[in-house]
Amino acid sequence: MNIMNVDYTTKIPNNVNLSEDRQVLKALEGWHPGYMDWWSDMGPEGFQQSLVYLRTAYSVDPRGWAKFDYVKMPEYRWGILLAPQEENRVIPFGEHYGEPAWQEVPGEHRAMLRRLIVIQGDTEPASVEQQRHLGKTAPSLYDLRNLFQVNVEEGRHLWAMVYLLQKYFGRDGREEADELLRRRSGDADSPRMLGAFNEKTPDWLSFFMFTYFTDRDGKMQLHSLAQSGFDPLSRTCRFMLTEEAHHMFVGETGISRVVQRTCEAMKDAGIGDPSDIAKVRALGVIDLPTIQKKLNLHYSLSLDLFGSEVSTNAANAFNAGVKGRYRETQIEDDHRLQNSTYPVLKLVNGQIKRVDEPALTALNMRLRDDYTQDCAKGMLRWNKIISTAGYDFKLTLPNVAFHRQIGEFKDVHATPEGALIDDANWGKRKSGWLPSSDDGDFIASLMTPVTEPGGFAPWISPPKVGIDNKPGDFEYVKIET
Ligand code: BYC
Repeated sequence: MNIMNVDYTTKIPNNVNLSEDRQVLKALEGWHPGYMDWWSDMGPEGFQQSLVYLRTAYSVDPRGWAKFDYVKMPEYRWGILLAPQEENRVIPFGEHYGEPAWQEVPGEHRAMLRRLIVIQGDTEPASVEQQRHLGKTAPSLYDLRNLFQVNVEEGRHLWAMVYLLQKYFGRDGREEADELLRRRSGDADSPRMLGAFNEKTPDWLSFFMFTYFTDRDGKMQLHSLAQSGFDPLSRTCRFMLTEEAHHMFVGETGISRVVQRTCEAMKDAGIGDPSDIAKVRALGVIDLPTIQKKLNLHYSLSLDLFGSEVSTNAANAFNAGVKGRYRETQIEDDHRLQNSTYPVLKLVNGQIKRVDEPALTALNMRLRDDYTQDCAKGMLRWNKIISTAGYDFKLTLPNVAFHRQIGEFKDVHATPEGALIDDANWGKRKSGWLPSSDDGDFIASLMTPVTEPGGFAPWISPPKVGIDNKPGDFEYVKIET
């Protein structure tokens, strides 16, 4: 079997030779009906009989791996795809640095590996649950299709983690796989594991922010897990990253298009001050200060996903060779970090200060720093659109101490600029920094669906190019079938 190509003859498409791995194939087939029930209960609401122009992976060759066609979502071929095995791959960091990568789970790291795989797996269906209502208010068929593409691929990422659990973790792996279908985003009794995945995604601006900021946490975490000494996890994450790029593209271009439309509308109406919220809103577009508030919310929720700045969990996972750093193999150091330090932002005597901490325990902070740098690229693009339109307004990332629920700053309040303030002050000012219910109501009032091919809601610009180079009036979703 050619590892590059995906075998579609088994019920579960795969490039891991499942047809000769009967036990795992049986376990996956046994899990399949529960997954389909979950998809029908918690996947996109409506549109299950619509034909959607989706890409499906037929190969894991980065030069050409997807083909596009119309498919009804429940008939999407969710499969198990691993990047090809690298010959003689060694563990690139930690105590086992330089030893051959593991093809089986090492007994002493079993619990830690399972925990990370379960957490990763848990986020995938969670995001689908969070986005399930959005189809009803899509601003175009193009956007509707992108939402569904993201949703089916997050579903596939769940399959990817379930494969690892079922193949490598025996009975407790199978139990964890079942639990992944049982928890629900936002459920009081059985919530998803990480904070941001229990929040609502109430409107399309939130969806774009989520795919920009929260999927980007996914990117950083997947990069770190792609370094893992446990080779099947590394290979799984490497291929997931190929798909993930499109999700962040949806976020980045989505926000660009909202900003673009707002600027055009302000210009056409002769509005000089982008902070004149009432005037801008009267044009039926989302004002820039409200976009900034949504950005503040989603960025700060996503920062929480990196865990505490100083973490023994992170140090243990690194030492064990289980979870590495972003682009570990390109970093020039000893890859063991026994004697080095890393500057960590901490609260010292009521002030935010940089303090050197052992680099091993500071790994979450380091990854978060890499993430912040990656996030900043979007600001440059969006601010270019604003300045080109002639407006003096800049979207910015808030300070990392702002609106935090995990880590060093969880017990204090800070302004987006990073000044610490007391509870009363926070209470008075927070609606200027985070979306208020009025902001939510206004955005919700714009969310009326547009379903004719080539049409776009008036609060968002059309994209520059179509998916798979399709023309502007392409019918990405055939709603009536
Ligand atoms: N919410 O030492 P600590 C994605 C818990 S997104 C709730 O501070 P650690 C995607 C933590 O579990 C990427 N609990 O942190 C994006 C621990 O609990 P226990 C998902 C939290 O462990 C969009 C305790 O606090 N993948 O793929 O070093 C769409 C102390 O933990 C949170 C991963 O995250 C939180 N935010 O790091 C679809 C990779 N943060 O064990 C998909 C796997 C921490 O003491 N996960 N806690 O009960 C990890 O690498 C780590 O578990 C974390 C936390 C980075 C999440």
